[in-house]
Amino acid sequence: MGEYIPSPAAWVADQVELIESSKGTKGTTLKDSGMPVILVTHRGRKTGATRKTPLMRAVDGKSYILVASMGGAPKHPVWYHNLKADLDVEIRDATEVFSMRVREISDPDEKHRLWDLAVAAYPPYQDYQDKTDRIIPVFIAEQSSNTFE
Ligand code: F42
Repeated sequence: MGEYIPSPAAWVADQVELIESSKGTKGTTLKDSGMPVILVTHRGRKTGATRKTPLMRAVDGKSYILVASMGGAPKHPVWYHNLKADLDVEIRDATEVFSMRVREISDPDEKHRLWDLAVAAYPPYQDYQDKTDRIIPVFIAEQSSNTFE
């Protein structure tokens, strides 16, 4: 992947920096709430640059549920489009790092099941869906290999 370009949102870039510099021993919760956060490293679809996006930690067994909520904003986050263009990601979950492949969920039953798991892990996702007209996309990230640090 290309050179890392940090998020223009300072609070996001700062959280990424804390997680990466501590190898996942710090910064892996959402400010104030204490709820767990994972870090998704992926490729920018236009620049080819390495992009790093913190998301809430929601799991289905060994797979991760990635919810493109962006706080219920009217448009999908840019990372959604990056993942559609390149399915290979790296996921840091605290001190563990996994190579994974993502798949957007289109089957209604599967979406429903994974959405319920995601909302159980992070209840505000439901508020975000309720306040936006778009259907919030969900990916599942499944493991292709893993390394432990
Ligand atoms: N966002 C979520 O959607 N879901 C979550 O569960 C979530 C949890 C979370 C927890 C902690 C935290 O710190 C942040 C959290 N966020 C969560 C916010 C998330 O990390 C993202 O910041 C947010 O979803 C917005 O994603 P975004 O990809 O739209 O980011 C914007 C701000 C951004 O970085 N824009 C870049 C820019 O320079 O404007 C573009 C980066 C990019 O990928 N560019 C592409 C490229 O090629 O490099 C071009 C892509 C194109 O099509 O233009």
